[in-house]
Amino acid sequence: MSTAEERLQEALDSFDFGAPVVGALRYGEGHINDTFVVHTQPEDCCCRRFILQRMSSAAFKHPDELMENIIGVTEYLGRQIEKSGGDRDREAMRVIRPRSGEPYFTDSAGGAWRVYPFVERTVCYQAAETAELFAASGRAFGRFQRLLGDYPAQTLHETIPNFHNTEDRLAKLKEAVKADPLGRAKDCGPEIRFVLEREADCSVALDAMRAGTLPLRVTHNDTKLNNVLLDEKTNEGICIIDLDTVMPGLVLYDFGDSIRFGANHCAEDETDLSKVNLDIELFAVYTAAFLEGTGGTLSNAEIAYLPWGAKLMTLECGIRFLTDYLVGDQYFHISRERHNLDRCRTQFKLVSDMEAHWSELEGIVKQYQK
Ligand code: ADP
Ligand code: GN1
Ligand code: MG
Repeated sequence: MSTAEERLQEALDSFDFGAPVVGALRYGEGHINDTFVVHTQPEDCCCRRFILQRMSSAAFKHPDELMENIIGVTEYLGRQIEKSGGDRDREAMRVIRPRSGEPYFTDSAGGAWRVYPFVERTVCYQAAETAELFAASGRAFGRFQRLLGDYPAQTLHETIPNFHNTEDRLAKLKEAVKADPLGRAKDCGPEIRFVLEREADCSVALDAMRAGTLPLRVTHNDTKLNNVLLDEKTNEGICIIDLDTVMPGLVLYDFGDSIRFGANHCAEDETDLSKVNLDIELFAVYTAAFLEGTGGTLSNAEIAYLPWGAKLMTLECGIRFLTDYLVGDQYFHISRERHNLDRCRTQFKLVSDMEAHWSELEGIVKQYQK
């Protein structure tokens, strides 16, 4: 059995980086993939960097389908950006294939690895330090949505089935509570009750979709602030990253997940819940910026459901953290005991806050209906 270092070396050897590799270090704060920054040293210029990722096998069962989606989407975005006179290499990701010509490399233990150029002169934030910065991320995610407006959605594979199917997430939580393989359910009584009291909410967006009120679009589905790179000087949104979950979805998923992560002033795993509060001003700023980015493409119904996007993405994410805690932290990377339970608690605190300010949230989005 090879060690993790040996598998990393196998992956490094399988790509042509165009110059000698001088180092590969763990990078970023993603919860899913194993990400490394690779430093190379060309003879004639300064260090050139790449992102090397081992795709999570817990999250992605079919790396071939995943990479087909990503290659399709990045090439399409590249063409759209070129057409509008943008800088293709900075504004869209590009997949670098291994020497074999395949879309990704498979190591001797079955791990699937891919490479992207590092998008230089950008910053990736873990929290919205200013409202302007949060607005920039909103414009970028809105624009991403607009650019993919005509993408042939039927060609996309569902990389994680039922990803934002909140009813299914609830069912999985119930299964985990019943099985309780590690005896952890006794520590989570209030959190489990919190979800069960909101069982009907889990169907709100899905019901609207089934009724034809909300259309399916191509969505990103994981629109955390740390999945967009901003220009290091101007702080404008440059490149949307982490395209693993680009799939057909509802626009409220993309809006809502950004609010969940960014419209507050603390980390997703903050343990002092008194610090975890929804910032309504940031909600308003993001709404304006996201809708500016989408360029008037959303219907009145889609706009009306945006507060539900915020609440459902936050509730659903809390459900997912809680489920993962109960089954033994198999999905999200953790770095301490009860990490997923701590994360679940911040999400539920934010849900309570959204409920307490519901009419304000509805008032904010209403201004944008035509
Ligand atoms: P995960 O799915 O685990 O969140 P990501 O694809 O989001 O993985 O990558 C993790 C982190 O690596 C990002 O939050 C960002 O900081 C950094 N990153 C990823 N791709 C690039 C890139 N092409 N250029 C610069 N930084 C990147
Ligand atoms: C994961 O991959 P990352 O860290 O950007 C997760 C999201 C969750 C988020 C919670 C593929 O996002 O769905 O909302 O953690 N991504 C996947 O922080 O499951
Ligand atoms: Mg990420």
